[in-house]
This record gives sequence, C-alpha cells and structure tokens, in this order.
Amino acid sequence: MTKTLRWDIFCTVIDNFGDIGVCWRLARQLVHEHRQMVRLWIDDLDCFKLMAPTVDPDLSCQIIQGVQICRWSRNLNDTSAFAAVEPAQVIIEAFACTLPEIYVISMSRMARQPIWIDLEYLSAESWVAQYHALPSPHPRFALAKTCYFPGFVANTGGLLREKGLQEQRQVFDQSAEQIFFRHQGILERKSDQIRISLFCYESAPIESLIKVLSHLLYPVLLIVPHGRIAEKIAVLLGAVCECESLVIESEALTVQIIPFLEQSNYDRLLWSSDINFVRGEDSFVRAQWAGKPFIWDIYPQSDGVHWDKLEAFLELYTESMPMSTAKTVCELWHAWNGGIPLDSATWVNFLSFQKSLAQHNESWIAQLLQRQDLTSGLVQFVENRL
Ligand code: TRH
Repeated sequence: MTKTLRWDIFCTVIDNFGDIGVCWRLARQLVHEHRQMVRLWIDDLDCFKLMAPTVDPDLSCQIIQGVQICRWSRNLNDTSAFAAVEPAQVIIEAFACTLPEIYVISMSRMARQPIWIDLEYLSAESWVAQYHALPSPHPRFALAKTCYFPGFVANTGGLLREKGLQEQRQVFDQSAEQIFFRHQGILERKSDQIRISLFCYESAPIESLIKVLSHLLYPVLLIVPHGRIAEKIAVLLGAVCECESLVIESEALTVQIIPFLEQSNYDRLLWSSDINFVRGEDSFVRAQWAGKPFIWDIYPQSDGVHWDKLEAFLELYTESMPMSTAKTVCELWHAWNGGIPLDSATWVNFLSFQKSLAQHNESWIAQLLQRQDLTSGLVQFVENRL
C-alpha cells in the first residue's frame, strides 16, 4: 500500500491557465487516487477560481476537494511568512517557478532530505527521455532537485490521466451531452451542424478561420469560452461582448460565447464537440483524451523553439496515419500556428478526414494508455526513494 506523505506543490500563474490547470489536476489525483496529503501554493487565486469556482480568493488557506489551497504571496516583504512553514516530504516546483529562498533553507535543515521535483513542461522531443528524472545537486545546500518531464513515450514521465477517465468519456452519451448543454446554456445541436470548440492564443489566424467557417456550405456552431479570444471574435463580427454569454450569427456560422468552464466541464465540452481547437499544454492533452479531431495552437516562444516542439509531436502523432491524412493534419496545424496562410481548402480537406481522424485518435489513445499516468509515476518515483 502506498505510504501517505505530505506534498507541497508550488505554482505561479503567468498570464495563462496551463500551469495552475496541471497543478490542480495533479494535486487532486494525489489526494483522491493515492491518498497523499497535498498543500497547493498558488500566487493567483482569482485566476484559479475561473476553473475551480468554489475557491474563495480572499482566503489565505482553504480546503477544496481534499486539497489544502494556500495563497503564495510573491510580495518580497511576505516571504518571511515562509519561515514558519515546515516543508513537506515531497516538494513539486512546477515549471521552474522558483521556491521561496527561506523555504529552501528550511528544506536544507530537515533531518531527512526532502524529495524535490521540478515538474517540467510537456514535449514530444526526443531529448526528453534522456533528461527525464535526472537529479542535479543544489549549488549551496545538501539538496538535490530532479527534473521530471511529462511525455508521450517510454522513459518519460507520461501524461496526466485520472483513473477511469476513458470510462467516463465512454458513458457520456447523447442524453448526458444534452443535460450538459442545457446546464451550460449551450445551443442544442441542429442536424448537419458541425460543433467546434475554440481555445487558442491571440496570435492564431482567427480572422481567417471566422471567414472560412462563415462561408461553408453547412452550418457550424463555434463554442468559445469567455476571454480575450471571445472578445476578439465579437469585435470581428461587429458585436460587443459585454457579458460572458453571447450568440452571434454570421452566415453559416453561429458563434456562441460561454462563460469559462469549470475544469471538468471543459472536458465535457471537448467530448461533445466534433472538432476541438486547443492550446498550450493541458487542453492539448485533454483533447487527446477526448478522441475528437483536434488542432493544436502551441504556446509561441519568441525564439521560435516551439516549432521544433510542434514538429516533434506531429511526427509522433501522425506516424501511423496514411500519408494523405498526415499531410492534411500537418497543413492545418502549420496554418493555425502561423506558418502558412489558412484558407478554406485546407479546412475542407481536414474536414474530409474527420471520421478517419477520430478513428486514428482511438488508436492513439490506446497507445498512450500503455504508459503509466504521470501522477502514478511520480508516486512510484517518490516511493522508490524513501
Ligand atoms: O492557458 P494555457 O495557454 O497555458 C499555457 C500552457 O500551459 C503553456 O505550456 C505555458 O507555458 C503557459 O501557459 C504559461 O493553455 P493550457 O495549458 O491548455 O491550460 C488551460 C487550462 O484551462 C486547462 O487546464 C483547461 C482549463 N480550462 C478550463 O478549465 N475551462 C475552460 O473553459 C477552458 C477554455 C480551459
């Protein structure tokens, strides 16, 4: 039986939701599936509240779904608050967020060295397997930090995947979908209508996509959770997005802006859409578990290194696809990431592979399911070091 340990997860929110999205998933899984005791330190509770609505941003400490949520004040004057904090036995420094110095000093004074893990960003690049789980000594203290890399293949940290996730998706049938849509106020499905969810960065060619979708021969419902992209689309279509919900019609296209969803409801949106546009890291992984054709908007980096990351994933994901399907996927993904223009031919071509892509995705899921999930892997990694 797994030993119950105390875990501290540190997470900073930059200007997106991925870091907290990953940490929140990991924290819950550790508690619910592995009976660990978890404190999650977050520097932006307002942002967190968007995906976990029961969070009270005014509280410095609260328990949500069995996870102790602590506000991590980044104010320099407040770092002394950490002097009174006893470090946990396992510390996750998510995405190199840098632990408070005083906390690291406390770690170095512990009778038994804690297990310190730097949880890294996900990548399909081949170097990941070489660097995964390598420890590096601290320059000043008798501490070691291990870089833990999520990944898609053997010898990486795997992907976040809750127990029973695929079973939940499989029982999410038409009537469950209808109930979900009713609860979220999402328009009912019309026959022949293609339903698309959209979550992307402002750098994506949104204007071209709207043009392409408006001029199609069949109706499209584009569902956009509220945020900067939704506002941009409203402006493009001459509407004003004054509240979090809005329906805009433009020829064949209906755009529905909905409030930002609670994290597990976002999964349901991915399961019930025909095609999903996703971004970053966590929604990208969730789209893979959802099995529907998806288009990834990779987090753009100023030095352009994200292109290598995109190509590495495409290579792996399309490896067993017929050449024509692979070419079509690559074309649309390149266009969506700004590599080439996005035109209606690229889109229509992609749509023609909708069914075969959904089939391919089921084999892709089966392939991913052969790997241990990230949280179980982490728990095992820690146990091996006790
Ligand atoms: O928000 P992101 O762009 O986060 C990014 C990436 O993680 C990137 O790798 C990182 O470097 C950068 O932040 C700083 O995209 P991502 O990773 O998909 O995270 C979105 C989270 O928001 C995910 O957990 C799903 C969740 N979500 C909801 O809960 N409800 C919603 O309505 C939507 C649209 C998303």
